[in-house]
Amino acid sequence: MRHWDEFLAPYKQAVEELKVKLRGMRSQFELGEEHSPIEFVTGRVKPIASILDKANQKNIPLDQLESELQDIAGVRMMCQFVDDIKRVVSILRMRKDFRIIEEKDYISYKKPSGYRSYHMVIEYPVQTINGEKKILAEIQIRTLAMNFWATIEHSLNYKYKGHFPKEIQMRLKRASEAAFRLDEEMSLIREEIQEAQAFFTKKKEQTNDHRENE
Ligand code: 0O2
Ligand code: 0O2
Repeated sequence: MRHWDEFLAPYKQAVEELKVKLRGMRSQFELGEEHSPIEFVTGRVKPIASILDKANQKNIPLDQLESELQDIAGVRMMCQFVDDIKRVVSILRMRKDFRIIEEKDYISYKKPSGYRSYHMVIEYPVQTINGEKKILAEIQIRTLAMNFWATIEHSLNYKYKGHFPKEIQMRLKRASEAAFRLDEEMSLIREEIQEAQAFFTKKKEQTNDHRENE
């Protein structure tokens, strides 16, 4: 157990740091009074049981977890619109605090399950009391609709362990297509939505200013 705590410590630190840094991007957009392409950011360290399961499935020896398992540290960035994902990806590509190792575009090429998301595997330097340690982390960038589908499918996966009955598999595929159409529809009225959101934010600010002056 002590060994796992030591092994996971830099991953925990990386997730905490990345959450702060990537949430900071959102605040910067808000400061500039610009629509933020980022809705919210979450993160987690993969639980030990899931690490062991995945290593087992993929035949990864335990002494090669560091180099072979890319998502022990995982951060997720949720966007309102599909076009926001491209914007986030190009901003991430400019950052100097990590190195992008691999990009996987499951949006242009969705997975057979119906899964859509943009993945980036990065090498992230963690500063420790023993010096710098570079770890791998995975950033998943997706729309709210993609996230809704993936979250539901993931929880069903717990129940069926990937072996969905035909009926459920078909419904999940249809739900994935519906989520895709939802993203398309939202993109078509994107400007309308953004204008309404900007108007609402301004009004809220004015109300707050008014209260402070009272
Ligand atoms: P489950 O259901 O087994 O997945 P905060 O206090 O807001 O900084 P908190 O509460 O520590 O953050 O966690 P956060 O950031 O809200 O995210 C936790 C949940 O989001 C986890 O649920 C994960 O499901 C999911 N999650 C977030 N980011 C990722 C990611 O990059 N990869 C994966 N695979 N999952 C992610 P649980 O609690 O682990 O439960
Ligand atoms: P978790 O932490 O429970 O989410 P492989 O499993 O070999 O296809 P690989 O090479 O590790 O995957 O990387 P991939 O497919 O780029 O990314 C794996 C992660 O993407 C998964 O983590 C999920 O978070 C997400 N993902 C990939 N495919 C699907 C899918 O069909 N449905 C859902 N809901 N999520 C998916 P894990 O390991 O499943 O763990």
